[in-house]
Amino acid sequence: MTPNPQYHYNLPRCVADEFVEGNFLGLPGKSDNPDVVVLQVPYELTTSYGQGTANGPASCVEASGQVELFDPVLGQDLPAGYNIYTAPAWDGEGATLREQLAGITNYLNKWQNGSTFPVTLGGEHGILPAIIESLTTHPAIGGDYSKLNLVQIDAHADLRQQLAGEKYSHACAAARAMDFGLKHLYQVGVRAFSEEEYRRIQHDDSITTFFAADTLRSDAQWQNWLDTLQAIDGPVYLTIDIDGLDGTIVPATGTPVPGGLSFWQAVETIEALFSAPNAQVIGMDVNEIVPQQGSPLTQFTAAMLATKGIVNHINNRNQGRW
Ligand SMILES: [Mn+2]
Repeated sequence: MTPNPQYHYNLPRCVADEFVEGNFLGLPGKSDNPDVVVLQVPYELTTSYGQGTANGPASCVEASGQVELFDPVLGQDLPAGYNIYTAPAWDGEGATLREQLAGITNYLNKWQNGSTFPVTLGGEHGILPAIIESLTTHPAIGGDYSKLNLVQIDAHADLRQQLAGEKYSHACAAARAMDFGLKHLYQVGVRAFSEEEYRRIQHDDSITTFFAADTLRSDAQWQNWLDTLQAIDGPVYLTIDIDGLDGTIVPATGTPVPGGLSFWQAVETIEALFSAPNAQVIGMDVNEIVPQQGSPLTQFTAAMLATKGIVNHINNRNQGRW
């Protein structure tokens, strides 16, 4: 990617130790059994409206150079004694959509070992089924997907059976994930969906959706969402479609939508999930990132949310959880 001077940072945030360009947060992690691995999947094949998700992961890594390493949850600077490694990006190879998805699964799978926390930056949301498939060997799953919960922040339900004849469209990401026989899907921020999706949400007992229209107009409904997260039992994967946040703070995503979550509601969601007493968050992604021109707000927001996930994972590790 050719750096655009309008959003290219010439001066990374001041850090005490060495700043490694091209690494998330500029941290000099090591590839040998890292505690956290940041993975980049610059995949774009089916995006229906906006363009540019293929450059999203790199722009997010670049923007992460401006994210503060200190977070009060940890009380100290990242990496806080942990090995946070930024892996080389997925190579994008594959002649067909199916081959590309298989390649993504293969790229992610080596990190699904239970001792490394993978944070994947996307790329369009169509990568979700490939991520779920890569979890098959994760020790917390043991190949039994009926144990796995999925939490999704998204403007869209992504529960279509197909879009324009393509069942691996990003508009079908959650439906394809549920095809693995997952235990439960929890959605929040949803405010753009079809009749087919709405009916499935109403009738499928394995899907719980908190619509943006309800949680943003009722404090009680928002608290209900947080309580629901706190009650999750077992392994859980977190997928954040950046368009779940309000379009004003992520204007460059593939499909920006008004009326979404605030930044702090996204952070509250992360904190409630990671602190759920009986849940183990085994990985997360932030996807549909598009490099915003002129202002880095979209990719910076994505970088901050990925950092919040890392911070909350490390906080759990510090407390002897997982
Ligand atoms: Mn989505």
